[in-house]
Order: sequence, then structure tokens, then C-alpha cells
Amino acid sequence: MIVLHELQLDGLPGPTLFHGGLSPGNVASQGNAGGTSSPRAAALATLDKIRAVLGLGMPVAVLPPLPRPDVVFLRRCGFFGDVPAVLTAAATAAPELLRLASSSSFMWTANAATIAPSTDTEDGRLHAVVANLAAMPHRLLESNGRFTQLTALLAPLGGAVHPPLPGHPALGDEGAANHSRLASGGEVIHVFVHGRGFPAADSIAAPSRYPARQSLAGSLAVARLLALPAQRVLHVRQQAAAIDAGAFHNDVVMVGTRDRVLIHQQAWTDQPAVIQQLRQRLPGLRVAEISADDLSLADSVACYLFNSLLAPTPQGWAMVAPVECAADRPRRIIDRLLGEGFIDRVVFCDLRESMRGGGGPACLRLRLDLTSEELARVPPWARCDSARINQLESWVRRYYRDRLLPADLSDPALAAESAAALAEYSAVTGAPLLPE
Ligand code: SUG
Repeated sequence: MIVLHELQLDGLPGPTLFHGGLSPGNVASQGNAGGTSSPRAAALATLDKIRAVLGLGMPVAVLPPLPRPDVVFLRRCGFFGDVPAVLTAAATAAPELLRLASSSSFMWTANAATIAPSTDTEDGRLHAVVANLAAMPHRLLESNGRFTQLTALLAPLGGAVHPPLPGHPALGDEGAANHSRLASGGEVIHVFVHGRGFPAADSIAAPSRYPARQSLAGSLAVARLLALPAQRVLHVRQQAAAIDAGAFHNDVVMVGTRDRVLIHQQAWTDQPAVIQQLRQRLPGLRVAEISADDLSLADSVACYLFNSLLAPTPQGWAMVAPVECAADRPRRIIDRLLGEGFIDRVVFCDLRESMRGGGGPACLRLRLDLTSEELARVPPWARCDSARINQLESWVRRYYRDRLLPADLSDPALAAESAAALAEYSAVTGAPLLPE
């Protein structure tokens, strides 16, 4: 049997990170709209989290930030001249477009793509489908740069990287935030979770407050492109109540990998039947289902317990949880999971800036299950060890501001700092430099 190694792929936030309130249905994003951000604290916290994950014995790779502000996008919207002229004109005529163009939401790498390891696919190749992120205009802008980055990362491994699905809302796809690869007893199932069906044929009530981002049509297309055999695929519907409580992605109420699932009782439609089916098809699967009495949906969204990482390490299962879970009800649940042997240890991370945009530890990484040969072929520009972290920390301290307000986005000096930061990142690491 081929052994797979989990590589965590993290993406760094960029120097223009701000709190824009750009995501309706994301309670944290809405609540922090317009507040002061700290791009520097955000990037340093991501590096601290990576250091913690490396300390658990897991390999990590890192993607550089995407170029922001996205001047290509602004030019396509009719703003011309040099970069300062484009920024000034956009800030005056269409400040909302400048905010979209400046978002650092690519830092939530779980949304970058959906991945199927080479052991699971019909042609024996690793497949990746870049997410179109069509539900949110600021996130839609990530997909082209992501395709370039992931092709550069995965082509040397022999992987097939598929471009994003057409950016139409009917095909909305949010990547691995709505996908889990479960494996136990020699069987594998890829669980795809969607929030809405085909508009004309949807018999299940839609959420009433907030948008459902992941479409069934998108999930079906992604599963096809990943070349997964039908018996390894299961499509599941999110509960409208979970979306309406602020679970804009399934990974806000569930985390699952290999033979472990941690899930809120109100995550899925027909959840008892789906879990029973998973248990039957995956002998030995361990499911920790948390009742609404132990933690309400609203509290789950506030503390992001289910957005913890479940990390298979040489010393057993580790959980990397947000510091918001270190006390009270979520802490009692974690202690119970420790007592039951569902996890063997827990590490808490302070990811305040990311949490303010609605992203916890699991949002910040994309899981890649790789064979030893594939792992050995991860290109040096993406590999991360403690020397690379130290190098990136000093890079962040040189280029990232400690404070930023949305009003600063039209500052040409910020755009120049951002461009200089990316140029140096690429010069130092050899990472591909994307067009600005
Ligand atoms: O898509 N927030 C992201 C958070 C993504 C979290 N990822 C996962 N759950 N996997 C989103 O809503 C906020 C941007 C702002 O408001 O400035 C934002 O895009």
C-alpha cells in the first residue's frame, strides 16, 4: 500500500490586508468592516502557525501573496495611466472596485483549489481544480493568479492542474473548504458539501439570511475533473440553518481527514443517514459529533472550533485550534476529545487578524496528500523550513505596515511597497513572479 504524506500548503497575506466587510454571510467579515488592520501581525501570525505545524513534524509549503492592488483588474474596469493615476481615479470614481482589487483574501488557501491525490484517481495522477470563487467578487479575482501558482507548484510533481470552472454563480466553487478526503479500512471517500442545488430543481429550502456559496453543479464538475471513480465520491448538502448562522463554508462546522471527522450536529442535511453511510463504507471511521447543547451553531461560528486543523503527526493526532477555543465550552469539548483519544494533543494559535476576516487555522492551508516521490519533487521555492520562516519574518518586518485603514488603499506608496515586497520574495526564494 502506498503511504501518503500530508503536506500543508499555506498562503501568506499581502501588505494590503484590510478589513473590508466584503463577504455577506461571513459574520466576522461583516462585524469588522472598516476597522484598522495589521498586515504585519497577520503575516507574522501565519508564520508562527506554520512554525507550530512544522514543530508537529508535518511538511509545509508556502505560496507568496498575489499581487495587490490588482491593477490589471482596475485597468479592465476602465482606469488608465500609471499605477498612481489608476489608484487615484479608482478611489474617486469607484472606491468599491479599489477595495475588491486590494483584498488579501487569497491568504485563505483552503479556498484555492480542490485536490485529489494520485492514489485515488482513475489515471493515477494527482489532480487539482482551481476554485472559481464566483460567489464573492473580491475572491473571484484570485483564480487566475492561483492557477499560475498551483501549476508552477504541482506540474513538477506530475500533477494535472485544471483551470477554474467558468466564473458563473451557477457553477460557484469554493475549493477544499467544502471537500474532505476520508480514508479508513482500505477505502476512500471524497465528501463534497454544497449549499444549493440546481435552481430549477431544488426541493430543499435555501438559506433565508445569507448566500449559499457552493453549488451542486460546481461540486459535480469538480469531482469529474478530479478523475475520481464514482464509488469514491459522496455529495452532501449543507443545512440552511448552518449557513444562516454564518457557516459560509462547510469547514466552519466540520473538519475531517483520513479516519477522523469532527462535526457539528447541524452541519448537513440528513446528517444521521449520511454519517451512517460513511461509517458503513469506511470501517473504523471515528466521528465526533458535537451537539447543539454542547456548542450552538452561533458559538461554533464565534470560536471556530471546527476550523481547527486535525493533523496526523508521527506522535499521533494533533489539533491546532484557534486561541478562542482555549477556555469555556470549546475547551471542554477539546478536553473530551483528548480523553477519548480522538486527538492526542492540542496546540492553540492566535490568528486574530485572520479571524477578523472569518478565517481560522484550517482556512489558512490547503491539504496535499502526496506520495514520497511527489513530496520529494516539491519545488525549492515553495518548501518551508525554519530557515525559510526566519527569512520571511525579516521580509515581513521590512515591507508590511503595522496599521492600515481602508482609506490607505489609494496611497501609491502602499502599492509600491507591495510590488517591492513581491519582487524581493521572488528574488530570494525563486518563486514565480506574477504580472501586476
Ligand atoms: O471568503 N473572508 C473570507 C474567509 C474565508 C475563510 N475560508 C474558509 N472558511 N475556508 C471569505 O469570506 C473577508 C474579506 C473582508 O471582509 O475584507 C473574506 O474574504
